[in-house]
Amino acid sequence: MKRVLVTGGAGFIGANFVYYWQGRYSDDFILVLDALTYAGNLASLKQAMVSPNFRFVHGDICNRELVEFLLEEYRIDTIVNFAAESHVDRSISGPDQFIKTNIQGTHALLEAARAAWLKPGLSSPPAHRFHHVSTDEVYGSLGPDDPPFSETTPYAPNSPYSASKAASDHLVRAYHHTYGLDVTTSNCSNNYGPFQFPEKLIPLIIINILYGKPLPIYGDGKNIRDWLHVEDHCRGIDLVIRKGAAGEVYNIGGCNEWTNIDIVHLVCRHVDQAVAGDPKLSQSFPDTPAARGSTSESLITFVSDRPGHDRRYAIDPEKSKRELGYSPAVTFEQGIKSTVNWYLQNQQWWKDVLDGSYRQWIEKQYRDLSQKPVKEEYK
Ligand code: NAD
Ligand code: TDX
Repeated sequence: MKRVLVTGGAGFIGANFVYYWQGRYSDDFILVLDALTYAGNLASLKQAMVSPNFRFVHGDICNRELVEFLLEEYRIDTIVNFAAESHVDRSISGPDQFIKTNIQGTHALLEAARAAWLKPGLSSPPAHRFHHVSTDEVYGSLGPDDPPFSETTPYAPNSPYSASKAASDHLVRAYHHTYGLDVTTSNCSNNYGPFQFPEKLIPLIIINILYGKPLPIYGDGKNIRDWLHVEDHCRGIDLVIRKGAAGEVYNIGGCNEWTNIDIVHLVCRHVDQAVAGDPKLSQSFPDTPAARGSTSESLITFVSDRPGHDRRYAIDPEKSKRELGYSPAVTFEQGIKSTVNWYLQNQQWWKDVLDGSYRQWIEKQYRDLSQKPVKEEYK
């Protein structure tokens, strides 16, 4: 039985990971630590909270004392670090918070883990694992004929976001090398699926289509990403935590390269089909093109390119396949369809995110949670 600290668990991948883990290891204890930035949403954890083996703490990974306290108080043996500033465009307009959370925050977590798990004088440390979730963006950009990124591809981050993630990866590596902390790192490609904040390409396109708003395509739309369903990512992380060797890095990818423009066409088709098959959607979203006898592709608008926009990412997951038995299971056709359906069926989730009223809900949930006593069995 594990006692897992999930940082950033109210974000997109973190929340999916909590559900994944609860679904497979229901006896394990999960503690989510999340600062509830604009990207964190307690509503995403609503169903997870009903488990007696779940606890939420509102706090910052940069707060080393808090993390150290939580590791001791809840006898945590596994940390999975998702907490980060994650949006490349925001890192271009305001890099400071990326340096703070992604670099200093990871460092604070590592220091807290070292203090809790590698106490001086112990003949052998307690079994522990610090898993760090990173990105393929640390490897830079590929040319059209380059082989995909492997774990030995030299780091060449191009945005403040990827540079901050690269720095955090190096710190994680150093804490293994220098102090013997049991760490693993996974670098993965673009995720998609439920609970993704609608600033990222796929949910942004779905929602703009529904409101009949322009679909902004940066540059020529020919940039390539290797899309991975979030459930496959969670399974990959699980395999790394359980089977990965200490100090090792594993790449997790979808073997699924698409240009942005092709993805947008695909999403347009799925949303239009859904609207055509459901009169209630046409009533709720009268400006969506399919409700007016047009197609969503008419909304595609080419806009200025993202500064320093990486051209192509692709992951070679061979090592994860060979050593851990990992391979992606969700086909893109299934994954996109189910993701579009999720956004159509969970309109309140993203409407709340967009109009900001979910903040009030969060405040209330947080007050309710804080009033709950810490039960003995959680400890
Ligand atoms: P996200 O932006 O949706 O969620 C980040 C979460 O971290 C939010 O809940 C936020 O409140 C929390 N957070 C931010 N700063 C914090 C702090 N200082 N202390 C505590 N919590 C804090 O991000 P995501 O897309 O779920 O990504 C999760 C991780 O996976 C990140 O480390 C990201 O770099 C990595 N990653 C993401 C993708 C992707 O496609 N989304 C791909 C590869 C790697
Ligand atoms: O409006 C848009 N128009 C557009 O053309 C947006 C938001 C994006 N794009 C392009 C930029 C990228 O080439 O689509 C591609 C995907 O963009 P994002 O969803 O912003 O993802 P990306 O920049 O590729 O980074 C994502 O994958 C790697 C995550 O945000 C990172 O956290 C992760 O590390």
